[in-house]
Amino acid sequence: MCSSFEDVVLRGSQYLDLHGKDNNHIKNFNEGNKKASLLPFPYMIISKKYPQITSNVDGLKFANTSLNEQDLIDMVEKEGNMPVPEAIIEIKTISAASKEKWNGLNPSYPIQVKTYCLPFLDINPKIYVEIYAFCYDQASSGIIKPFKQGSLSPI
Ligand SMILES: [Mn+2]
Repeated sequence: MCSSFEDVVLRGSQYLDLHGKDNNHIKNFNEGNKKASLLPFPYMIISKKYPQITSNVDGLKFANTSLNEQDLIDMVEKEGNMPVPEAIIEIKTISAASKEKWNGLNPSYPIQVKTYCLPFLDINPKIYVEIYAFCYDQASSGIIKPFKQGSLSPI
């Protein structure tokens, strides 16, 4: 689950274009230019194929920018319907020293997050991961990682 600060980063990241420059979310936020809905998902998902693998993600990405956190909860709890996410969101907060050391994000992050994709393959075979990082030098950036099916062996 998200720490409360990760939650702030998750909200802000809805305005960050991962193909753009660091911190482009500030301009996009001011212009009301939301890129996607990145919503907290307070449930654990279990893979049908590999029941030993569960996902507890920082957030899920939906292309529909008007979808909010309560809509998602209502869909799950009232309608018993799991909306299909486009991507899994992982939020990281990193130190300036770590950012410098790895020239960006620690390469172990995408590997760690790949296992979270497995349970979502049941509902979206094209699921991928977006990692959003807030560095304590005040810069926000991120990366997109496709998930290749079959690239992970079950634990
Ligand atoms: Mn996280």
